[in-house]
Amino acid sequence: MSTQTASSETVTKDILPLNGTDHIEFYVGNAKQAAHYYQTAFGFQLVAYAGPETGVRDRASYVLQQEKIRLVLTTSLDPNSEISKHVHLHGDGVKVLALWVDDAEASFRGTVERGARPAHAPTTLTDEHGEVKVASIHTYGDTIHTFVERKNYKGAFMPGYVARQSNLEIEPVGLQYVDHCVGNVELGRMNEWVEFYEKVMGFNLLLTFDDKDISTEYTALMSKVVSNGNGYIKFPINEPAQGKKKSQIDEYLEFYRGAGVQHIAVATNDILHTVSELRRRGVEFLYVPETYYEDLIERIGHIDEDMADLRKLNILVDRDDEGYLLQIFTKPVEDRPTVFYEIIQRKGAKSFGKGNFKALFEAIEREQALRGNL
Ligand code: TYF
Ligand code: FE
Repeated sequence: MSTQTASSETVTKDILPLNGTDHIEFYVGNAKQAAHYYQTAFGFQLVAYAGPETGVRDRASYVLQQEKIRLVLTTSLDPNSEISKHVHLHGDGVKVLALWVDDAEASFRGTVERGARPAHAPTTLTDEHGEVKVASIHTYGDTIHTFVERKNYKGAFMPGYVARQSNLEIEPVGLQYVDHCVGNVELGRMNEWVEFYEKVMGFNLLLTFDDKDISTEYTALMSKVVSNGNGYIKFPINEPAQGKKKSQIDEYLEFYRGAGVQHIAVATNDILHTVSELRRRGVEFLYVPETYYEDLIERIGHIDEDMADLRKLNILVDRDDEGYLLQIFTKPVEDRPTVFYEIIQRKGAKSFGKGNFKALFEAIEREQALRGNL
């Protein structure tokens, strides 16, 4: 059973006001090449850079942007750094889910008082373009949340970075904003992390998916979605559940060597255009069989899109009380079966595509089997 908690019943003072996702930072083995991939395949623009040429001796970071989505790709130049250790253990993965706040110091102090483990104490960064304050706390695995306060900062990204464009001439693909970021945590620890987001971060439980909603023959997982006061930040948390064989969540935990970010869902206003462009540029998507489309109209009712286009692009559709959504999932974007992307277009629906779970998880399981992990 999935349950929906009406947020109007739980209106209280927002103990941690968040304006949105500020950026997502990956620690990677080769940031220069990863930056090229996000530009050529995903349509991001290079906007800023930090590295030896800008006085940063131990690392290189590339900041990529598409509308409101900002990704930072960081690699280490020092084999013994915390970044190198992270990449050695986890492979390329998400280190920072950065949250845009009006008061980084208060966000840090409040969350630490309520039980967060501090990662980086509040720091003020300044350059000729203004001032940015940052402070970080730990969340699941080695992942951290950085609170970013950028009152009237006018620079390309943050002090320490310089504005930088690339010579690639790349059209964006229509990605607009981060819709949600999903974490995989160890067996039995989902509720602990849901409680962290409720008590420490002031989030509300939005949805619960139990194993009856989402167990196929092999995959069994549990998922709870928490969201912040204004609903701009949504974090589903998955944990593996006992299935017949290895859960997709177990496969992730095994290869990531622990808890971490599983997928980042990015929104578009035109999924047909976005997905055709991503496919043309070589992004690989999970395959859902033709049979998925046979009873789709009966299940979904009328939609604006042409069914033949959806079928051709292998886009999934689901409906809830408020409307419908279109979504598709990439294959993992590393050699390890870890982080992947979801492309989502919401047409009223605020849910996560529960009606697609079976087809989606069976598609994931076919990939798991090809990897010898089922
Ligand atoms: O974010 C969600 O809930 C959907 C569905 O391992 C989903 O995108 C849930 C679990 C999972 C993959 C996708
Ligand atoms: Fe999702």
